[in-house]
Amino acid sequence: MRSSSSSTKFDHFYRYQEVTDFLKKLAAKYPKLMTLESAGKSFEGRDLWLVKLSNSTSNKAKPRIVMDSTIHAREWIAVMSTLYLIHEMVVNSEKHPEMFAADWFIMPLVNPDGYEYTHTDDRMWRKTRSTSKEHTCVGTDGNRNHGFHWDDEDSDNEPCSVTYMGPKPESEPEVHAIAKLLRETENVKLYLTVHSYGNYLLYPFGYKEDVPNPNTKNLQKLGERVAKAILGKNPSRVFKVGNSAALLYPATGTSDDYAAGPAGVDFAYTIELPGGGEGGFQIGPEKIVGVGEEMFEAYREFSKWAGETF
Ligand code: 0X9
Ligand code: ZN
Repeated sequence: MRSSSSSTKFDHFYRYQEVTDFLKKLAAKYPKLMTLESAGKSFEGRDLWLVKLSNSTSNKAKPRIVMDSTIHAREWIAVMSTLYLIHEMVVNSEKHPEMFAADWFIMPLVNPDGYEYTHTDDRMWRKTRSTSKEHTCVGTDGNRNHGFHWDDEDSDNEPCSVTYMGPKPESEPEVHAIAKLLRETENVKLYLTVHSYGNYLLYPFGYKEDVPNPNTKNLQKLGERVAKAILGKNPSRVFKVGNSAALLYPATGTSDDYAAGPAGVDFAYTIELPGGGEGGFQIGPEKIVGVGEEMFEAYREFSKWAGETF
């Protein structure tokens, strides 16, 4: 028997409405552990859900982990594995005391407009769905729209491009919601942004190559510890750990850099989940539980670490 309750099936990719119903139901059932609020509206007016997970009964401060997933619409495994995390934490909370060493602030589906569009029109859509009077192309890359090195020399200012930076920093309400959460939350020990694909744990700075980061050694060490925890669950799942520009490619206006830069969060990672299917983004629904379980061990390790060092 799986540890998930029998009524929850992680056997398909949920649409926005299903995600909403799922979160509302869980929050209603586990009010002592989970609260659900809207952190704003998407361009098309959908609620940007923010889940807070905590077992604190006192005001004693705990380290906080801020997390988001699916800023890139086509990265479907990201939202599902984050829903798996939320579900497992509340339904089996007594089995996972380490998970509550920190308080979690999670936006599981931060680009709902783009995500819906990948279900209805174009499976490979990446950007938001914002429009402008200035041009006919739709959408901004939410991971190029943050206000840190937003308009560097190699930033992409072509509105029709898949990595378009947008008309101004935080022009996208989805990006503004993440940045605001990072700015306004105190004691943020760790920021995680969940993407796919490639099996990477990437850390800042990544706006260009070879930017010195005084925290590199610690970021590498924690990343390796987490990669080992994933291996413990699945010996064939090898995550690479390293600087995002060095291991992947440089990119400007990203959320991990924004967290580590202006928001002052010392530990920030972009997680690139396992891929599959045609082109890597189309991992099958039968993989959701496996990836969910593996990543749960990663999140457990992050949480334990946050508790140890706070
Ligand atoms: O390009 C991105 O935004 C991320 N990869 S993805 O395939 N999911 O689109 C990686 C961003 C990592 N951060 C930096 N390279 N700065
Ligand atoms: Zn992505």
